[in-house]
Amino acid sequence: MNPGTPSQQLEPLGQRWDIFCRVIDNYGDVGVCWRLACELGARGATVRLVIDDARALAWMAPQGHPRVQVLPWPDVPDGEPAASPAAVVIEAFGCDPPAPYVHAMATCQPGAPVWINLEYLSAEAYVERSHGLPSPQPQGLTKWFFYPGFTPRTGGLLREDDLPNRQATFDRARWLHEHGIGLQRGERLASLFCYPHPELPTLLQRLATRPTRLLLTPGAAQAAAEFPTPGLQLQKLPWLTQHGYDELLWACDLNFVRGEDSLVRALWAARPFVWQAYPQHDGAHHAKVQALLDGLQPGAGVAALWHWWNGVVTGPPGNPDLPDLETWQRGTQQWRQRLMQQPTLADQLVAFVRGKRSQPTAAPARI
Ligand code: TRH
Repeated sequence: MNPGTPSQQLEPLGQRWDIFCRVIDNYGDVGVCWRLACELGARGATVRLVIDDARALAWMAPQGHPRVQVLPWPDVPDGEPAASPAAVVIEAFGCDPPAPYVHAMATCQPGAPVWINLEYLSAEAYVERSHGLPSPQPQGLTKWFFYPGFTPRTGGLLREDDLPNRQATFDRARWLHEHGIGLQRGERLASLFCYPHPELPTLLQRLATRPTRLLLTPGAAQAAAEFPTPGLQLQKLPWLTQHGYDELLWACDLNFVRGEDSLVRALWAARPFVWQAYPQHDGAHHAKVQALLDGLQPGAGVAALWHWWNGVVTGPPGNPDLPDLETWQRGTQQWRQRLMQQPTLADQLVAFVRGKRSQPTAAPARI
């Protein structure tokens, strides 16, 4: 498939795909699975999202999707959906579909479904090495590793076909009005979505070097309200829908994002942003941050800010000023342009699954 081929031109999938998701922590698991489900639905699939905690969908996607059904994680061994596996089974982040379902996959006639393990997003080198590898399973099944990523040898990034149009027609003034945000002349607008952070007061001081209004997403970011900082206007936001969160990113001059899905949204938004990787006690997230910086190659000032916000370097930041936003913005637009050349994750996944259909393993795939 050519890069950028609109999904509408794909032959409609017309099959059922099941996505299994266990929510470990936060909102990335459900956020990614919901986006993927919608993208597959947009390509003609009928999708069942089987999830153990769907509560966040109430604010993330209250509108639902006509081709996506959300089901509770099956706790009845022989109940739905175990009884009837789909043509394609996606296990998100190694969550292990229930044993009765896997057993039903192995005994499917005329052949087993294509079984995909959708992995976490990372720019690290192992992603290109591991993308598309098979993992033989008991009962003659094969599970295929599918890695999202930033380079052509990975599974790509989730992106809706209508995103450029939504973005191009976005009316910032109207959005500000609708959200009751009265910006002063010359005031900078920033957003904050973060994990609990010991350096939050220092960040606020750095932002306050110029008049700034900081919009706080629910959760850890709203701790900022406990540190009134001269020069900084703080405004709490409610949870927005996924579309609404995109609009927040587009409206702001600078965004602080966290986790995987918001990182991708910040890349598409192409506004200056700082990414906070999910912090791990062993510091494994430092390698993730560095790998992404190596790929994106922003200037030294931006890299230093990312390092500091991710605890790669500790102690007081050398330069209290933020990097120049205009230069930074040009850089983010180049990243976006480059990443837009790649086929989307959903298109790549569809092509990958079709390839597996024509290369049957022990149990031939049936889609
Ligand atoms: O919530 P997260 O921190 O999730 C993380 C990551 O998935 C990480 O990889 C994982 O290891 C960790 O959890 C346990 O960040 P993420 O991935 O950006 O997911 C947030 C989702 O919430 C995303 O889909 C955007 C959405 N969102 C909204 O829809 N509205 C909002 O107002 C906000 C702030 C976010």
